[in-house]
Amino acid sequence: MTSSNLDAASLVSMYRQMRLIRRFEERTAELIDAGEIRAHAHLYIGEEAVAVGVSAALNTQDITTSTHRGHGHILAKGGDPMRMFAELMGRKAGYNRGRGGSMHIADLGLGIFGANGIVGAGAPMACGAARMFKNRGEPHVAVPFFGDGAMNQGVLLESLNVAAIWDLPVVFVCENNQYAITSPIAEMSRGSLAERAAAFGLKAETVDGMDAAAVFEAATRLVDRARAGDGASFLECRTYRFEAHNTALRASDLTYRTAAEIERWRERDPLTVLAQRLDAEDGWAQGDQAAVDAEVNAEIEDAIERAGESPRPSADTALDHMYAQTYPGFPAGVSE
Ligand SMILES: Cc1ncc(C[n+]2csc(CCOP(=O)(O)OP(=O)(O)O)c2C)c(N)n1
Ligand SMILES: [Mg+2]
Repeated sequence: MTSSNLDAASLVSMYRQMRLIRRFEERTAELIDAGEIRAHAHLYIGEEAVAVGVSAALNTQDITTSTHRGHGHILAKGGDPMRMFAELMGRKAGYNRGRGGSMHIADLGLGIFGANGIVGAGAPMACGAARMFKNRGEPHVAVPFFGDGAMNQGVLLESLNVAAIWDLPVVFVCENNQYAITSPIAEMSRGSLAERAAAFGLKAETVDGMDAAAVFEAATRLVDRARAGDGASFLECRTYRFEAHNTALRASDLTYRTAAEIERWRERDPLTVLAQRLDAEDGWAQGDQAAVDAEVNAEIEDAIERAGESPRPSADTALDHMYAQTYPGFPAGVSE
């Protein structure tokens, strides 16, 4: 038995999802260095427990919006690693046919309303989706992920307000990794982020964002509440990115934070925290962790191989797909 509401199988499944994200990101960095991905990426390494803990509380009809650091959110909600690698590698099999890259990946069928390079911009999108759920009387929930830096974006504060006054089924998930690029939170925000959300009239909680089980339990409470019609809430997840802001800034990572600080947080690596919980509670048998890791590594290598087999779009199609031919609000066949 485990000490939480989660059974061992669910904990193992969350471990597997976190391992998948970790491996996806490690290989992404390697493919960038090898020139197979000709762009930079914002890696999510260290923050996996947030995406996985929250997404485990959601189903396909619930929607998420994401950020510039979006790979973890997309994979946690069921995104296809092959189509993600293909997108990063500029291949036709990619989510955006290889034309969008890391910050434009979306999968509407899975309720993934997309990564987003505009800081804070996912929050009003989530409020719009939530308004639709409410108008239709559907029991679904919208979850925008965003960082501590986004908490000073006007549009995010407007979203907190509109979600509060309309009692929208939104769970705002703030990934407080303590930095916005190189700016430490102490220089950018005063007071507590959760208290700021509470002042808008939202139910607000803070959770250890390195512990996937704790994130899952908090998210479940808030999602259930939203589903039941009890309105919007805010979950601040205390976390840390182990890597530089993005792969282009790796060389300057230690100019604004110390190696010792990174090391302290690495001791609470979310994969280790969950593995230790499974060890302590006899949640898995000897060798299970190594077996899951090997399975995930094979899945990722297979995804990379299949992505690499897909061709690059030809140059003479560069202007294709620039404009929508039909507006989704119009009946089929009507273009405006
Ligand atoms: C509207 C807008 N302003 C500024 C930027 C530049 N920018 C990209 S990431 C980032 C920092 C975001 O910090 P945070 O929200 O804490 O997310 P983190 O990178 O820590 O995950 C900024 C300012 C942007 N992309 N969009
Ligand atoms: Mg941040």
